[in-house]
Amino acid sequence: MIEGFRFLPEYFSPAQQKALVAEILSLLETCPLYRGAMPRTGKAMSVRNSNLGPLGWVSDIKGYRYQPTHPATGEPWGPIPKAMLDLWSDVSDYPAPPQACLVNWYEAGSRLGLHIDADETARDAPVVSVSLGSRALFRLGGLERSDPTSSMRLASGDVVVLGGVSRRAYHGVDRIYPDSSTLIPGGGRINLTLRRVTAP
Ligand code: MD3
Ligand code: FE
Repeated sequence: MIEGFRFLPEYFSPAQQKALVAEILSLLETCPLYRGAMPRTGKAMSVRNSNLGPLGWVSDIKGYRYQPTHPATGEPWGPIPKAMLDLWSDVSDYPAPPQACLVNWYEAGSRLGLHIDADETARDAPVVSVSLGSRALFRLGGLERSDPTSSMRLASGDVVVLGGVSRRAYHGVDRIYPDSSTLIPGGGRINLTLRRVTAP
């Protein structure tokens, strides 16, 4: 496996997962999910997003960027849940807190094409991911799009830490297994990613 990749299965207990989902659903009431668009083409994204924290990742026809306010409401993003800040302290050795918690919401047919995360200037900071709800088929490759990939299932409560070389690797989500969890109403999947955007 690529250097810097850590898989922490069942990091969160079922009770912790329930509490985290309840907190996210409550925060999404004032910080709603929206459907971003692909830069240049403006084609709708398959996954809906929101963010928590001082900065949030947004995608529209103009490009990808981090910004302090919600693109639809114009309001600041909500706070990053304490359980997520504690997770960052536990699994990252980075000397500053995360600035963004990207909320990705997948429905039964949602996909996320192979991509790299390159919109952060703090390139030395890891990305920390939490999966909640339905299982996903996750694909991780290498530094070039043409590099071989390997696939794994991410289940509710699993944490993935992308540090080192893996932080710059191509990755994506090929499919959701819709009836594989009852955690989220309607059988969806939430992926939370903690990111440091700027160097401290
Ligand atoms: C590997 N999210 O938000 S999480 C993303 O399941 C993203 O929603 C996927 O890719 C999801 O950008 C995958 C695991 C993950 C997150 C960030 C990474 C893997 C990564 C950054 C670099 C390399
Ligand atoms: Fe990504």
